[in-house]
Amino acid sequence: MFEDLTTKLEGIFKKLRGRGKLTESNIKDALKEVRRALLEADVNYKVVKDFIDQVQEKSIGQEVLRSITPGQQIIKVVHEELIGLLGKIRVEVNFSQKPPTIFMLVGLQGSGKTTACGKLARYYRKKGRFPLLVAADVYRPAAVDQLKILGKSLDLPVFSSNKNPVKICEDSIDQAKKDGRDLVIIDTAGRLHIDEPLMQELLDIKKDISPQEIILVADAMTGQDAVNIAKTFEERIGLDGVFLTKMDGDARGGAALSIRAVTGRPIKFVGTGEKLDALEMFYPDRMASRILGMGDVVSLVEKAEETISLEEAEKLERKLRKEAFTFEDFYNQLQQIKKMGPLDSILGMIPGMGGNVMKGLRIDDGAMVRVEAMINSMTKEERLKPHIIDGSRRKRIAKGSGTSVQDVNKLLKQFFMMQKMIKNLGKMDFRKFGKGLFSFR
Ligand SMILES: Nc1nc2c(ncn2[C@@H]2O[C@H](COP(=O)(O)OP(=O)(O)O)[C@@H](O)[C@H]2O)c(=O)[nH]1
Ligand SMILES: [Mg+2]
Repeated sequence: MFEDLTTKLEGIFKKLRGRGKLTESNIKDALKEVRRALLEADVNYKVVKDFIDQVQEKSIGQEVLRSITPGQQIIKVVHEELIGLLGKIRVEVNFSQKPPTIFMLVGLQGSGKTTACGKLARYYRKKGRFPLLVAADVYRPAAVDQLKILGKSLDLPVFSSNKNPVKICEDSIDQAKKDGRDLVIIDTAGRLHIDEPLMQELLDIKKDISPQEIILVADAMTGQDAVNIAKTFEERIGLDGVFLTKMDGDARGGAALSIRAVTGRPIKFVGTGEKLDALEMFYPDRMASRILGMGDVVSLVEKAEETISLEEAEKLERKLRKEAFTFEDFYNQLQQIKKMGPLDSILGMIPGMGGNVMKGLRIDDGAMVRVEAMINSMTKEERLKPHIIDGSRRKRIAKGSGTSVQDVNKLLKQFFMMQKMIKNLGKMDFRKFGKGLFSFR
């Protein structure tokens, strides 16, 4: 299923995955290739166009999570869009509150309708239902026999009679009620092509028995034809779901990708072989992962998204590293220190900062008052950009604060020491300490 498409997509994304940075033209080139791969897989061109537009819009200018590469992130976008294209979430079949539930299978001759009836009967019996198969394809005697053989192999009853299809269906429901069968699966007639009498017959049956599920059985190998057939059936009869058969072949399976987008009706089942156990429930996300052949990348990106809070922590860290420690901060620290005790004991609490490192920084209360006075004598600009404090500014500050130039020199020396330390602090891996550390600043 989708082997060709998957191989192609894998090749395209492999090229992207290696890159640390993606430019707009990288993305565009890659998407051009994705576009071609989808078209070659027989996905409807309009569907492809919308799809690529969406992916492009979402990929370009998107902020790339740090722990993954841009290429991986694009794969995630493609994956998400693919899921959307396939219908987002699985749509379950409807069961009637009042038994029996009726499934009416419709579709062209050879699409795999009779086989699909057998598959569904087998599947739902395993789920605890009691199916009754109904042979309403009266135009080909062989069709009735085929269903009977299927029923026999499953050890399930098959209802048939020589009345008209509407009456057969009606009677089969009475029979089901009588026999305590809670799931009636009707194999309707097919034609080689859609024609008016067929549509009318199906509409008559629908009107008469109001099935819970009208399921179109569509042959995925027929490519775009399957899409067009689905569209017509949806418009004429109305569909509750689609059963895509022969998805085990790879030829033109891409058509399957278009059915949901073109008809708006959900794919519910996938047939992957002639045997009755070759049935899969259709899940958009699982199918998308399978098509991309890279569930690993998708889950990697999901993980990265989960840890988005970590990313935020990293942002804070970067900001911290960039941020210059200013006299404003210094002043604030001093106020804190006044409340909390000696500077060295505070810094000592930070891993790697204890011991002798801080010795020269002890400031006594008298010194503290002078430091405050000096900082108060600084202009705002000087406080924020201490490196501009040259000789004449130092003189002015000393004069204004009633201290000496030596005092100002000493303060600046201490300040620059502290600034360097704070910078080193920023280089540490803050994530190790958790968020508590940020509140320190
Ligand atoms: N490979 C493959 N063949 C299938 C699948 N479903 C049905 N077939 C085959 O398709 C042919 C037509 O199937 P049938 O159920 O008779 O189609 P109907 O005319 O619509 O009732 C048969 O040979 C089936 O074995 C499938 O999922 N995969
Ligand atoms: Mg048949």
